[in-house]
Amino acid sequence: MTARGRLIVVSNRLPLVMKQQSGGAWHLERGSGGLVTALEPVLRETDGIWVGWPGVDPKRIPEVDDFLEGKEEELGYQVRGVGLSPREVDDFYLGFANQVVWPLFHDFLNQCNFDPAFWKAYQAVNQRFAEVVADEAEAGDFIWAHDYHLMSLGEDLRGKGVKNRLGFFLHIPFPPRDLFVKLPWRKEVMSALLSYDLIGFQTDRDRTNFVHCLQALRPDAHIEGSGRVVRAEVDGRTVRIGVFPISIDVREFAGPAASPEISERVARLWTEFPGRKLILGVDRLDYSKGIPHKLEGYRLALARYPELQEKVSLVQLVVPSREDIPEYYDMKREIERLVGQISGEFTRPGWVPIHYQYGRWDRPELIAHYRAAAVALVTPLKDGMNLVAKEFCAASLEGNGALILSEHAGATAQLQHDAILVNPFDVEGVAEAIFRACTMSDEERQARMQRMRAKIEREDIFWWVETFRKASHDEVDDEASPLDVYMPSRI
Ligand code: ADQ
Repeated sequence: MTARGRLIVVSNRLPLVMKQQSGGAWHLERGSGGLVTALEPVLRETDGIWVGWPGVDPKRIPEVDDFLEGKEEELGYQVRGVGLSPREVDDFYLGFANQVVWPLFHDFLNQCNFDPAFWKAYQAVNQRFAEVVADEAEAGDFIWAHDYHLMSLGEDLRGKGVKNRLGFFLHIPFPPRDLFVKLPWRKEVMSALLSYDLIGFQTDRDRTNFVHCLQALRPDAHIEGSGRVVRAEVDGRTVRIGVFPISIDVREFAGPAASPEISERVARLWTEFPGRKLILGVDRLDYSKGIPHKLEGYRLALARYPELQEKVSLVQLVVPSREDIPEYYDMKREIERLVGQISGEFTRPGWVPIHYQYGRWDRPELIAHYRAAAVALVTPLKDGMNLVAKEFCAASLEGNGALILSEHAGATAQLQHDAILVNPFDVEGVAEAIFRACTMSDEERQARMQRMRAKIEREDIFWWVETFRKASHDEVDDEASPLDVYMPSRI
């Protein structure tokens, strides 16, 4: 155990998922991604624990805990599973998390389904997570809960007498006050969040929204300080509220991008698009990602700037997600309709304006596309951070990729000076940005990309973990870690 105590990470999903093989046998697969890569060393170093849902109903596979235990040696830290029944998956995960909090926090009020049964399930599941965590927690442990599935966990832990330091990080945006107060359980959610000692947001925008909500719902709260972490004095306690833009493990992208295997794939991609600039879009199927708006922008760019025709091709990957929710299925059909229209309108012998794929690429394929692309088109209507933007920069080894970035993505705060910013609702603005990105001089692209890469290398996922942990000990140095703030007056 280190001086800082053990780390207990709590997230909806474990970094391990139970999968069934074609013969019916179950096995555990390890998750990947920057968050796992960054947290695992700290878990190992502090003899920590990761608590989460292994993605299966324990009634279906009663031996799930044995599977998890069997992985601990390989992982180098402990894992504890929290079982969810199919009903809980429906009401807590697909219900409250993804039909209440997700749409509300991304400004899609009309997609919200404020079903009281969803809220009940959310409370019950958070209680269950709290039972598992409370059983494990020892004095000195730092408990770090992740994301919108677990906003009530802190309060539930306090209810069980847990006195440890509690941190919470919200990976998605926090909504403006006028939206948050539409939530029927606004007081309960706010009060639950205030049970944490440290609440972290992706951007200053989110933290400001949260503070406005806090001031509206708890006028007795007293806010002090400025900079990356401020303090709220409420109910005789201090709650720290900070800004911690999440990032990636740059080496996970830059390293493989330079490998012979990926260089070969990149060369192949370039020969498939001879004399053309490859514009890349990679988005999870979600209304927050603004895929139809992006396609409209691309269509307008081709119509308004005919010199782009036959000189560019858009490769748009849509990664399947939450297909059990009917709106997601409708959105897929809308995207496919637009792709069909663009193809019908512009395709010529020897040139296809848009290559649409619905599915997943393996990591090498994703990195090869990032490196090969001349332009990345990252235009979410609202996004907590958007890691695709950062991954593109990390893998852009030639250093001449241009990033078109939505001003409503959290990543804009850090990349605002060098990305080409757009308001994704402004289709004409997106068309103009595409033209600008495709015609920008090589020197300008290089200079912009170099600065973006330097920023991402400085503030990578390891910096993020360390800054959050330091803040939980009130050790953040504002001068060493200045806060990036984005003002819409920039575009
Ligand atoms: P997401 O909404 O999932 O995350 P994003 O940040 O873009 O959005 O992350 C997507 C991740 O999926 C990227 O790491 C990307 O590499 C990966 N991915 C994309 N295509 C893939 C493919 N074909 N195969 C495998 N992986 C693929 C939420 C919030 C974001 C926030 C993150 C992290 O909505 O705003 O940035 O959490 O906090």
